[in-house]
Amino acid sequence: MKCANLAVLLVFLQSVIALNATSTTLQNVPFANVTGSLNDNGVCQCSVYLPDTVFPVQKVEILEITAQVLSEKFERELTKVSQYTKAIEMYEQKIRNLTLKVEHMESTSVSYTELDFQLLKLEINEMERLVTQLKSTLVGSNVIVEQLYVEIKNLTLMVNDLESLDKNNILAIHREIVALQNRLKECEKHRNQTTTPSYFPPGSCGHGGIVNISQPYVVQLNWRGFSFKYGSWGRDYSLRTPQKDLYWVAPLNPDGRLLEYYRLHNSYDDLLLLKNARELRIQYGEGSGTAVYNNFMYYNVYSSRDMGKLDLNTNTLTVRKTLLNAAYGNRFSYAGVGWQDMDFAVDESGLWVIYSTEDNTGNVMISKLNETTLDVLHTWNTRQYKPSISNAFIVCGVLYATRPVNTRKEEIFYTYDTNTEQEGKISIIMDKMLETIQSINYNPSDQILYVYNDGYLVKYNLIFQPVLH
Ligand SMILES: *[C@@H]1O[C@H](CO)[C@@H](O)[C@H](O)[C@H]1NC(C)=O
Ligand SMILES: *[C@@H]1O[C@H](CO)[C@@H](O)[C@H](O)[C@H]1NC(C)=O
Ligand SMILES: *[C@@H]1O[C@H](CO)[C@@H](O)[C@H](O)[C@H]1NC(C)=O
Ligand SMILES: *[C@@H]1O[C@H](CO)[C@@H](O)[C@H](O)[C@H]1NC(C)=O
Ligand SMILES: *[C@@H]1O[C@H](CO)[C@@H](O)[C@H](O)[C@H]1NC(C)=O
Ligand SMILES: CC(=O)N[C@H]1CO[C@H](CO)[C@@H](O)[C@@H]1O
Ligand SMILES: CC(=O)N[C@H]1CO[C@H](CO)[C@@H](O)[C@@H]1O
Repeated sequence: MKCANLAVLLVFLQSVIALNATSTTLQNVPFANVTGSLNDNGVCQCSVYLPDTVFPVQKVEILEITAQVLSEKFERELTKVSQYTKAIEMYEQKIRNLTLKVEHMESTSVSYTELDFQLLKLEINEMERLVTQLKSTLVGSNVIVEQLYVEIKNLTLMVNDLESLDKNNILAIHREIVALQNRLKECEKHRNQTTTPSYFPPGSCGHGGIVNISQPYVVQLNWRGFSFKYGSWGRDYSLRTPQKDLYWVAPLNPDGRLLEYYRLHNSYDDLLLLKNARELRIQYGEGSGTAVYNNFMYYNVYSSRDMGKLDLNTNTLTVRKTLLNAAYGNRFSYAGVGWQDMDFAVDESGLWVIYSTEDNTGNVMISKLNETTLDVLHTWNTRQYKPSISNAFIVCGVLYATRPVNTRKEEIFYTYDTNTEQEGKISIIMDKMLETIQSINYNPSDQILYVYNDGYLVKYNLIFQPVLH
């Protein structure tokens, strides 16, 4: 645009010069009228009579110089523009090539490796950098560059999307393997320096509570896929057969409310390989507060203050009981997680429910349940507001509550000991893969937390401290 203006100016100047040249030509006529004569020495003399109007020689010279300078400038700009155009054409070509690559990766589900993604990302970043530079050097707006910028941004989004859609979870697992290898090395290095943590046999409560937590271990994406961000999972716990392997996965429907389908696997390997699953349907549960204890699934019956007890052998509801005065229908759910007014928990001593009532002004209440009848055996009122915590679980009769620190860290910050009726403040940081922890289920036989993290099934080992005297 600037160049176009320049061109117009140039043309204008040229015409002005031409105009003034014409007028000079007209004024030139009197020059022809010269009278010549020979003097005494035979030298030829002639006098020229200039007309009254002074010829603007200097002005013309200045004009000519200005025109020259402008013309050079114009040429320079013109070359710049053609250079930019070439660069832009090259980038366009590159974008087309990259888009083809991405589309190819999208259409074929061949196992693309992490390297592909990293390379793609590098290339895209490089292009983004160049186009940003281009934008700043070109004064004023340029539609082509703007367009390029948008396309590159689009590409980045596409690649990120693709990466997160990776159904086989290869990337996450690969990273986990690398992380594990590194940790192994670290362990090896520090093996002789650190004291081994105290060992407490599974199911035992002879410890002084949680003192630390392991790094998260990503097991897999839930079987229904990335868009099933809400749900819960865990491993059945039974006092009689503590070594029994029964894994359950219960992603909620994408509305984050309806519990409809769940899967059972009879071994950890089957779970990992998504093999030999029993897929079953409930009509309906609500929220991701589900727990499994002794081959029964416990959940909040849809749109009610009722607790449901489902026989996993037959997929039938065997008990349905109202939890007196319990708030429901997303009244006092957890922070960042909807529809979890009722959160069932299992610990060494059996089944619990964590909820809230209007009378208790939304604070956390803990009730011990008779798992046969779902009768409330005892209730504890805490002074912790339920919607301000992100989740909770119970270990050895002690409730642990979490809250988010940022998108990658969660903190176990609050405890309520039902044995002593004391509340406490602690700070144990849990690293997390994604932003929101939808549910936490504790299994006493392996002392592991089973966490549903934005669609991913994640595990954490708990580390206990010796009893403090
Ligand atoms: C785009 O791909 C074509 C064919 O694969 C190749 O010839 C060309 O060099 C590539 N262009 C760029 C800018 O990478
Ligand atoms: C960016 O992506 C969206 C959706 O994928 C598409 O509708 C839009 O046309 C794209 N824009 C450009 C400039 O490629
Ligand atoms: C650790 O200690 C044992 C003996 O207690 C020793 O044999 C071993 O070499 C040590 N390992 C390292 C990595 O220092
Ligand atoms: C807690 O565990 C993490 C991860 O295993 C570790 O890095 C950290 O040092 C531990 N903290 C304490 C106080 O033991
Ligand atoms: C639970 O209820 C059943 C059936 O009424 C009863 O036999 C059992 O003793 C109760 N358990 C506890 C711990 O109260
Ligand atoms: C635009 C311009 O400079 N025009 C000049 C042409 O020449 C006459 C006199 O010869 C000037 O008066 C004009 O200014
Ligand atoms: C051709 C022409 O214009 N000739 C003129 C030259 O000047 C004398 C007087 O200075 C005129 O008389 C001529 O007509």
